[in-house]
Amino acid sequence: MADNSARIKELEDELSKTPYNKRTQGHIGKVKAQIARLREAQEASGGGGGGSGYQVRRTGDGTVILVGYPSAGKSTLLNVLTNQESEVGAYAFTTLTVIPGLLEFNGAQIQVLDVPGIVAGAASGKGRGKEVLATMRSADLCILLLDATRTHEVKSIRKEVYDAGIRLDEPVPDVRITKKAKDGISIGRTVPTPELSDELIVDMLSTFRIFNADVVIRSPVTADQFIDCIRGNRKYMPSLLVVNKIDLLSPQRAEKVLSDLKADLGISASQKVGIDTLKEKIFSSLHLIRVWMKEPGKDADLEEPLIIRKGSTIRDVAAKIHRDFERKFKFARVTGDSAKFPNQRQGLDHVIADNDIIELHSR
Ligand SMILES: Nc1nc2c(ncn2[C@@H]2O[C@H](COP(=O)(O)OP(=O)(O)OP(=O)(O)O)[C@@H](O)[C@H]2O)c(=O)[nH]1
Ligand SMILES: [Mg+2]
Repeated sequence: MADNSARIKELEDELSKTPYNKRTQGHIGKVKAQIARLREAQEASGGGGGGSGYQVRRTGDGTVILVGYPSAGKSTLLNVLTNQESEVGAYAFTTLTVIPGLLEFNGAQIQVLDVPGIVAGAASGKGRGKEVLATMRSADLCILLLDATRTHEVKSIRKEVYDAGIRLDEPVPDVRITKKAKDGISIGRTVPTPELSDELIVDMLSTFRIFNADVVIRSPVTADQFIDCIRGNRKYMPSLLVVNKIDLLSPQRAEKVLSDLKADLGISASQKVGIDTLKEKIFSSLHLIRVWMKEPGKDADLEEPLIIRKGSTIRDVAAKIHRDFERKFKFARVTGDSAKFPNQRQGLDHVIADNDIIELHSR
């Protein structure tokens, strides 16, 4: 196994001592690329990162994973959110594997995963860190759960998640790197990238032994994000920062802690405070919407909505109802926010909105 840890540490120390400015940004970018390259070599030979997650079958309309230090209250929270019973203990590492539960909310079935706690060093294999971080990749949303009395832990959780190649709340960079056989590096941009000169791009690519490639940049990217694009295999997902055990703080203190952290929400899992708001936030962060199906000539079914991702089209709705509905599809009638008037006739590519009523007509 290639052990690059010492060299990586050296370069990281150098980075932390170098102030960032116009004059140093090229050098900093280069060092970051070197670190990423050393990490890649290390992972390829079996140390740190990568690894396989727990085997858990995805079910329902979306999957949420609870990530935090031991004893943050993940299992307690799983038990109040879902029908599951995961063991709760006043000591660290009570949960030793993945415990899935099902949260039913707004007609959606949301899978919630409780996993062992992670600690500093998780990404390179400490505790069950590697399995937890690998399992995270299969989730649609991550809840970073903090203990209100130990909120400093957020820094190392974020670092472990980042080191495992998971990017929380970052847009997917629109960058294409196409390797070719000769002619060097050509670079095209549709937006300015002040942190990323042509020279730095060429330097970073050569660190990864890429000497001939077409690069097209269509979104503003930083040096770190460009390295992500070279390495690939990054997982982008939304997150909620939730502070648990706020029952242990005074209301004033809780307010200050939440605003300093820019947290999404404070809760008490054991006292069941803030749980409904958390469910709402989970539902909307998964970008789920409800649509109500109506059969021609009948009233809409306002009992049970169909749950689908925001941005879905009539085609997606049809596919959810029946595998080969698309073939028989003639047109749809749509009432609601996505229609200009009630019962508007629409085709397969029409994008639907939350609470639309949809009538599908087939041949
Ligand atoms: N005061 C208070 N205690 C809580 C709250 N939620 C959980 N706890 C307590 O915190 C301890 C740890 O809770 P768990 O749910 O087992 O924590 P965990 O994050 O699953 O821990 P690991 O499985 O070890 O990673 C238990 O003693 C819980 O009773 C809360 O909202 N307030
Ligand atoms: Mg637990």
